Amino acid sequence: MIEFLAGDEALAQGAYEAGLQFAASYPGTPATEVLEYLAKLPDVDAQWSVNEKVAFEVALASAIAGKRSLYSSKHVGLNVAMDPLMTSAYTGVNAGFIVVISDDPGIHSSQNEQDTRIFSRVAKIPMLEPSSPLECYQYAPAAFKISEDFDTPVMIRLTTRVAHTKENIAVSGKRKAAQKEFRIDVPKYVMVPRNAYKKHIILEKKLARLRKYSNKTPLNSIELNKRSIGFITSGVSYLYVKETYPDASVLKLGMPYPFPDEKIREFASKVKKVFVIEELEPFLEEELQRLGVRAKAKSSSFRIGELRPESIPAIVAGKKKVEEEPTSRKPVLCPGCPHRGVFSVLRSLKLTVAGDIGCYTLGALPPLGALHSCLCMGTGVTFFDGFSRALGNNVVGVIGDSTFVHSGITGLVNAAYNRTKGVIIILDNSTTAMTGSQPHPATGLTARGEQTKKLVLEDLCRACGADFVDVIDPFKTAELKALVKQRLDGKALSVIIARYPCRLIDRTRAAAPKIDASKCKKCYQCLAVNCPAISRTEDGFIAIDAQTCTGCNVCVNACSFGALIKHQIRSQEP
Ligand SMILES: Cc1ncc(C[n+]2csc(CCOP(=O)(O)OP(=O)(O)O)c2C)c(N)n1
Repeated sequence: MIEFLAGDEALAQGAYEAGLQFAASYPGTPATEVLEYLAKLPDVDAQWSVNEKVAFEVALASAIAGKRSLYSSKHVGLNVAMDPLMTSAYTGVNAGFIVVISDDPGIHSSQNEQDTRIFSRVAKIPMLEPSSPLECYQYAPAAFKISEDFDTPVMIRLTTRVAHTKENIAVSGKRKAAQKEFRIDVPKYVMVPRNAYKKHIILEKKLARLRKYSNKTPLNSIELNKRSIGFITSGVSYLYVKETYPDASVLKLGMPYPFPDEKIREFASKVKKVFVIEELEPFLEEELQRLGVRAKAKSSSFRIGELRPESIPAIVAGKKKVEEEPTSRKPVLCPGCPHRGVFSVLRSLKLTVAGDIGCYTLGALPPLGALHSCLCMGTGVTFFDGFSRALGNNVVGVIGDSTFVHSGITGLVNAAYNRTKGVIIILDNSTTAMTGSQPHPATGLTARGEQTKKLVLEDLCRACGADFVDVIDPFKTAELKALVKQRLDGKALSVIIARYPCRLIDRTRAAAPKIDASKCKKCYQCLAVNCPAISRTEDGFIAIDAQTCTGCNVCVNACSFGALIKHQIRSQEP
């Protein structure tokens, strides 16, 4: 059976055929599709967990209990799951457990550009790096086998180009039965100091055995061609090398950690010059240095951004990276996005806004410019806390509904416990919009789209210690503005839930506002709401594109002169 699959999907299919029984994840580009694919398959218990730490722990426990299991997330997701990851190499797994991580070189959709290959060395777990969707499909069963043979989690590291490239793959469609017995084993699974110390000794021995395996496995393969130049490479960089230097000799590392020392030495002895071609950090390069193998490395300028096939001759020539001009297309909140109402209010109140990650981070961009920090998930609450302690009353925090459930709750408990006062706004569009509209506990739907217990955010916030919890429609900007002002009195900790479904869920619309040019003072406050539907004409007046406008009226409310007149009737989009 031929299927046209992206790397993420091929990996999921390979894992499924290898007898995967449980999978847990939290959405994050470019890894989201792994769980989305699995949630559509029969006989796999697939869940969106509330965050990556929870996902990792539930999946690891399922493996320990005897079911082949999978965790997947984007690179920064593994930071959240770092605590269980670090000790999972000690406990081992029982049934196979694979940790699928997708890095985002070039930062297409992330808050940083980390190279998660390094984590495999830090956490002492083996790591595989497929180069293509076909290899994703093939490496998943290989990873389960290594995981069970060596009793260890196995990381499969992808990057955007591998995760999102599509390829025709002949899939078997057959599913292997894979179930192990669970035995209570206190020295193995109870990581108190004495047990953990012994497990560390065992782990070091295991790593030595894994290194031997890494030297033998065909996952690490030498392709001998012309001997004048030899490339050591892995992941998508392998394809770029093959495309650019088809006649060169190549050592392809499908299992870069533990590093296959002997195979490297063997390869280096067979070619005249060795080049390391890798994206981001000098992970392989440092291992070669440790071995004392002389190799030409890239300029450190290539540590930043995606590697491109065109860069490889430049690396071979010892040149520096030439920075490209960013594209002129800027991201913007969708027309009709409910977040726009909140930011237009915060902008008009000239507040300092602690922000977070989601579609709403776009509130930072001019002319809105109403979000002033964004570090990692949860900081809409914790940065609000720290900022307001240092700066006083003119601070609010904003956080999306999915992000609040992911990592905002503990920050709110902390703020209440330490008597912080001020306003946190939960931008509740009833979905995880940024990563493609996945459900989360406050939507009342599971990964399969089935009804489940719905987390009631207002009750939760009260239980966390908020003095006031208000729910408001963010398109009612005048009321929202009055409420924010009222709650910013320095006397209480307030949560305002700005609730209106994402534009991708609520497709109703009204006609575009009418423009009364005689009243327009050309102050351009309407343009400051940064809507793609509204623009300035050559003669300095305002035009609204009726096709793009959804009739949300945020621009109408921003006009102090009555020059924009709203339409009331809402209808369903065709
Ligand atoms: C640790 C971590 N996990 C996942 C992501 C990917 N991600 C960024 S924001 C976000 C949630 C966005 O949903 P929400 O907070 O509801 O805001 P919305 O996009 O709907 O406005 C996700 C999943 C990330 N950046 N960091």
